[in-house]
This record gives sequence, C-alpha cells and structure tokens, in this order.
Amino acid sequence: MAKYPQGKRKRVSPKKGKVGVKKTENPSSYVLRMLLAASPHYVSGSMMAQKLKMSRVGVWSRVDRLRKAGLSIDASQNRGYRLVAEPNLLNQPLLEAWLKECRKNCKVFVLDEVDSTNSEAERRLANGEKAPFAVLANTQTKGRGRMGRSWNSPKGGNLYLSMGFRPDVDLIKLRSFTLWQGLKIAMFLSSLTEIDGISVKWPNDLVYQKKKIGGMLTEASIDCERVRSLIFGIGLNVNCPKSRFPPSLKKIATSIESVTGQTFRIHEIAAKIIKATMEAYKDCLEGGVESTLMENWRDWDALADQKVQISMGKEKMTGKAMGIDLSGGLRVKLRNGRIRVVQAGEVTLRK
Ligand code: BT5
Repeated sequence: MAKYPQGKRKRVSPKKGKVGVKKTENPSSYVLRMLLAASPHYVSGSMMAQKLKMSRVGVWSRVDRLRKAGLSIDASQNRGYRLVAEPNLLNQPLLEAWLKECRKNCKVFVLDEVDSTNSEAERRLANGEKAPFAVLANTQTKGRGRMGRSWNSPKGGNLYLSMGFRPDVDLIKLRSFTLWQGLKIAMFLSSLTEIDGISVKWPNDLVYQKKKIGGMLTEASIDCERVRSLIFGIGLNVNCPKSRFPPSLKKIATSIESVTGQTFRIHEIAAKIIKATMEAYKDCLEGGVESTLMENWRDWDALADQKVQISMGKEKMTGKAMGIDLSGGLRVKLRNGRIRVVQAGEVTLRK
C-alpha cells in the first residue's frame, strides 16, 4: 500500500463549482476523484452526496464497496471521508480517477490475471475494440519480451500495461516510436521518483546503473508499408522488493522501490504512463520527432561511449556505442574507426 500523505503529489483542494458527476462517469471513480483532489484532507459526506446526486447513506454504501475492493478510506463523523492509502493491486475506478486527475481520457481494461497484456490488446484490436485503449493486469502468466523471451510478472505492485492503437499511417512515421516512448517515459519516471540516473538502453530497456527496471515491447501489424495496428507494451518494476526477483534476475534487474527505498502509487504511475504514451504517439504521427530525439538521446543514453557487443542473429560485432542516427539506428564505432549503424539487435556491455 502506498500511504498518504507520503509521496510527492501536489496538494490541491476539491474543485469548486456546481458541476457534479456526469452520466458517463462511474460514480465510484467520481468518489475517488474527489478524495484524490482533497488528499490528504477529508471531503465532507454531504458535499459528496450533493455532487453525486444521492443520499448520504448512498455515499456511505459506495465508499463501503470501495473499501471491500481494497481501498483504505477513513470515515470521520464530523469531517467526512479521506483516502488513507492506495492499494498495490489495480482498481479500475481508482485508475479512472487518476486519469481524470491527469486530464486524460482513455478507455482502460483492468484485469486480475492474463496471459500477456500485449496478447490481450491484440485480441481486443482483432475483435474491433475502439482504439486507443489500455489493458493492465496485476499479473501475467505468459508475459513476453522480444524474440520469444519471457517477462517475469509477479502479482501486485508492478506495472504490466499495453496500449492498442490503429494508426493507419506509413511505417516511416513510427520508426522511432519505441525510442521516443522510452525517452519520454524515462523523463517522466526521473521527475516523479527523483531517481538520478534512469536511462534508456537501446532499443527498449529502461535501466538504472546497468540494471533493468523496465522493458518495452512494440508490436505492429503492417500491410503494404502501412501500420494498421500497433501495440505498445511496458513492464515496469515498481514496488517489487529485490527478494521477489527469481535468481536469474537478481543481478540484472531492479525496481523503483529497491532504488529509492520508497513505495510508489501504482495507479498514479499507470495513469501518467498512459498519458505520456498517448502524447508520444501523437508526436510521432505529427512528425519531426527524430531531430529532438537525437538531441536529447545523449543525456538519457545508457550505452553512450561504452564498449558493446551486438548480436544480430548469428552475426556478432563489437565496438563503441556512439548514440543514434536520425533513423533511430545505433551508431557503433568499429575497431577500424568506421561507423556502422545497427537497426536491430541485442546489445551487451563489454568490459
Ligand atoms: C523486453 O524484452 O524488455 C520487453 C518486455 C515487455 C514486457 C511488457 S509487460 C506488458 C506487456 N505484455 C507483455 O507480454 N509484454 C509487455 P527483452 O528485451 O526481450 O528482455 C527480456 C529479458 O529481460 C528477459 O530475458 C530477462 O533477462 C529480463 N527480464 C525478464 N523479466 C524481467 C523483469 N521483470 N525485470 C527486469 N528484467 C526482466
């Protein structure tokens, strides 16, 4: 549980005005929105009743339902209700409330368990779900990495999120999509967690001191050079203590909690990553991200000036990583001084 008032969230008062819950909004998410906006203070029960257009008993039973779903809400006779802590397990109304708080509309599907959120997003796109949308799960039984690798997905406290889009644009517009997303998400995480030293390891890892904190998996369906559908998946180790990593990951992975010694609000992180992902996607469609990406990359590049080995299928090559070019390819300086640009491959750091 991430407790209040701990955390770095700016304190705001409930918004004034006569407007209450809209017909389209889930009342539970509206209750949570009011509690979030007032946090760490109380919201009066009668004000809630007025805004929700229901009786005070109605509000009480709505709050009780939220408590049963795992939310810690304190009730005080004279003061009203207060959100005490947020759960580590995902709660759909709370995520919706955070999205509203971030002023972002996006349909979300919160699942307790799924094979892979990327696979679920793919199925939903195939079944005609309106894009964009986000799929999140508390755990994945077949979380996927690239090239058939698996993504360790223990239950509770980590983020497993996929977003489905239908871009219908030329492939070239989205060639820097994963790198741009990585840069934007690394920037957001650094500012939220105040971790100094989060970086992006080309092409799809989020790392801290050479240890993997998150990974991204972009999958697209392409038809005649046009991207018809696109799925962006991210796995992020948030509140997972090191002791929960399997032995194979203990030396190569870490989590935000292990780095900071603090737990973070998973719903806030999820909502803000959804927002950052939607904005980064829009940037790519509008065009022109490549030069900004190249300019900013150096500050966030986990490989800058490092000796690397790159595996491209059976071919292996060693050299010094020299940033990216306009196409998003990794520039590698070979022993003979020539620069080779690699578009896809597995990079390992060499001593
Ligand atoms: C990735 O692959 O890094 C992309 C991972 C994407 C996962 C998300 S979760 C939500 C969505 N749904 C999915 O099914 N997938 C996406 P790759 O570069 O191939 O790295 C995989 C390697 O990372 C593994 O072989 C392990 O060495 C390591 N790894 C696995 N689980 C990890 C974890 N939880 N934390 C850090 N490293 C991990």
